[in-house]
Amino acid sequence: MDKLIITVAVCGAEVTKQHTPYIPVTPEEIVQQSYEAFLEGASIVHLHVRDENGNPTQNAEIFKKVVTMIREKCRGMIVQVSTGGAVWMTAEERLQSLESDPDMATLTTGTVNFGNDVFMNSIPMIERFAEEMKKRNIMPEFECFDMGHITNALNLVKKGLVHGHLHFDFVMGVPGGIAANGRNLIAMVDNLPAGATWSVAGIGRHEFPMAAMAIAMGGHVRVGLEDNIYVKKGELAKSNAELVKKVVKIAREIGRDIASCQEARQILNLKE
Ligand code: KMH
Ligand code: ZN
Repeated sequence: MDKLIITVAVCGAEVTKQHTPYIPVTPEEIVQQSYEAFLEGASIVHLHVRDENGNPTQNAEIFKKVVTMIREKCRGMIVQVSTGGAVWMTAEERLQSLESDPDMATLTTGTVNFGNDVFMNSIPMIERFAEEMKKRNIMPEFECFDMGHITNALNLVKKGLVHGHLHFDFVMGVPGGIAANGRNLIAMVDNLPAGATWSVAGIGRHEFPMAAMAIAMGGHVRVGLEDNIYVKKGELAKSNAELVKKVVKIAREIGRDIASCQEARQILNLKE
């Protein structure tokens, strides 16, 4: 079994200081929490950024600033920017994060209900995002919020819009998306082509149960305040690092080693 790649999703677009005072929103806070998570064993940082009011933005300059700071402070960490942004953003707005020259970027391969909102990803949009990533030599991570999103991702490969190693992230437990449970996880994994790698991002209270399943099954794990703000029932996590630390503990208890950044790059076939 490969060593475990841990992705930390540090702030996302939805969680505010009203939800938890520990959510990082300034570039300095985002970088500091990424660094602490890196020290605990996270090898990928999944990045969103916020404007000066703490609101989500895909502003290229803010992304460039944060990516540069993370590269300086967290040697070798894989930087993955979001092209998901927030539900109200246009495709053009969402694509701006790619200007920060990341190692990876998320590519959500289908539309999904997102609570009371709709996270829009039409087929033409998905293809445009894939083309843009290909042009810039940025590796996509397919974000699959539902089963059909796997089919849509594989269609990009068939059309020649994506090539090389394929890496999927199953986002499970979003209200409106696929439910977070073992049966659904097995079905999703069963739909992947040979050689593909995958991780799970369990939303809310599903974060750690889904992480434990992924660890045991040979998948990889995403945790972070973007997905879940509690370290256990009723207790807010005081940082992203605390969530990463808990995953590392679960992995160690069942004998799965943690991938360094360099090892994660090898598993994903990403350049150093
Ligand atoms: N904020 C969500 C609407 C991604 O980062 O690619 C989309 C999201 C997925 O977070
Ligand atoms: Zn995200």
